[in-house]
Amino acid sequence: MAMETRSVSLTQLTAWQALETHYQQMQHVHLRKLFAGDPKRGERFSQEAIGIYLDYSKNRITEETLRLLIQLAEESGLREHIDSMFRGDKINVTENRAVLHTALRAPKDAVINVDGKNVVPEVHQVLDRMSAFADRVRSGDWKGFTGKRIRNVINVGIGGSDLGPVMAYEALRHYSQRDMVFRFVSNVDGTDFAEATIDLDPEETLFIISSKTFTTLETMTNAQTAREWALKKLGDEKAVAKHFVAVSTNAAEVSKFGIDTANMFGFWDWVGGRYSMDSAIGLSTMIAIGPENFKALLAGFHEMDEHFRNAPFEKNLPVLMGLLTVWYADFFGAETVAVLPYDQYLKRFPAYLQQLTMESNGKSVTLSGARVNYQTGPIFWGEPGTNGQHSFYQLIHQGTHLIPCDFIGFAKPLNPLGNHHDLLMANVFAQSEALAFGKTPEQVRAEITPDWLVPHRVFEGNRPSNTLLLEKLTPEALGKLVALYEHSVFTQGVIWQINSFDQWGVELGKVLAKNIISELEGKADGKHDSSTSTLISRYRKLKG
Ligand code: G6Q
Repeated sequence: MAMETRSVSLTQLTAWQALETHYQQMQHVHLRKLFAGDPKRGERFSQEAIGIYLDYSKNRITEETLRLLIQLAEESGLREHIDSMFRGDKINVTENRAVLHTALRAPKDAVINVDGKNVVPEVHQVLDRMSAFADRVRSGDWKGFTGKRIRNVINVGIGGSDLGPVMAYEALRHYSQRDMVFRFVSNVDGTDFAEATIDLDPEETLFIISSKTFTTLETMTNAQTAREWALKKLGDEKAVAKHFVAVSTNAAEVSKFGIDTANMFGFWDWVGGRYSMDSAIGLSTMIAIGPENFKALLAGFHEMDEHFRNAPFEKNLPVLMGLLTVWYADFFGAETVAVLPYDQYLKRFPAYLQQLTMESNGKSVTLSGARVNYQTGPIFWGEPGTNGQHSFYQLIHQGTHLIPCDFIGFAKPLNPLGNHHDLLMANVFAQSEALAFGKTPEQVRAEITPDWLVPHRVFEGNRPSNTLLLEKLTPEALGKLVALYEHSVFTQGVIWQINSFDQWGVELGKVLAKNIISELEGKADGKHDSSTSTLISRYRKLKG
């Protein structure tokens, strides 16, 4: 049974109204004052759990803010919603589906029922098949059609079937099999495929066609092109079985494409695309880092799941982070959140989070279909540090927008080189300190600055941030981090009373493009507005 949707609107909740009043007092309170008034603030507003240290003391909050935010979570029924998700209730009401990415990392002996059937044995069955296959490819036992060893693996997929695998491969490259090449093709722009294959030999190349539906235009087009590219050299249809495997929920379409369903790795409709990197969609990740490391990744996810499920809200990392996001989005009017990992391996982490957060919480009606009268999911963006410091940090420090930041750092580098790591980490700490405390006119003047220059060199400060500090970027740590954001997104969605698990905006794009293709090819004439019609006819003329 899906959870009952609440009849009381968010803005009528006691805690919400108390937060509105509380915000009036808080909006002008400076972090300088909060720190000066409490020498232990750094410890008081930090939390360590399962190897992640979250310092959230540089947020514009007091004990009272926290108390009210937690009350808001309670009045919103967060506890019941968490239980409901983990239990397998059909909380994705618009698609009538359970939301069970947490079952993908549940231990073998767990029991999670969907429509009266325990799904955990199937999850482990697929994982075992993936492991056996990954081992064969990694060891060279799985050979291409001409008997050559597979050296290149190309994942073809888009959105949730691409962003997770790309991010995880980059993040865990340190643990990857270095004599193999891993590439990712997502865009329907032919350049993506052309560049990914330009220097590869089809005899040594394995394509993983990753598509939950196996009908997505971009992926099917790229898969078809991959087939032609491979067969051009390999010559024989039978080669497909050696060079193509599929990850999908749609066996019928997979075999229609010509892939033997024996080489198909399944998952289920209760796994959303953006929550699928730890399902069979992670096959490329598993081939890259090996089944043992993949297991560690899953264990990390699971540890965070347990923490989210069991820890009291005031000690619960995803709950705290989710509530802080609500605090800034709805009371301070912050429109974005910057995610700033100080680790080069996490260079695709912000892009991954963009989908996770924005596809999930980019909604403007509640579960019961009413238009919201408050802000929902903010815009997530970011770049790895320190590169961002030499570009957009200027706006975060001195611009007119309030941009809460998440800094992410690790104590131990994976590539220790001289003093690089200390330099890197010195920047994390210096940035969050400067954002919080700024520089007063008095401080600027003391640096012998002429009066006219003072306002330009003043930093207001009072710019909030979280700092996440972990020991080392391991597969386990990555699993924890991803699950942390997954559950933070869930927390926000519950407060906002929205469905974080559908994506009608994505579905719209899939239909619209299909309608126009036949017009571009001159096979049909459609009815459009004057702008779209002119663009279509111009395009047709220009392309000849
Ligand atoms: C994710 C979305 C979307 C999806 C892609 C690819 O949550 O649903 O990004 O992952 O559109 O879909 P397929 O895996 O079905 O090709």
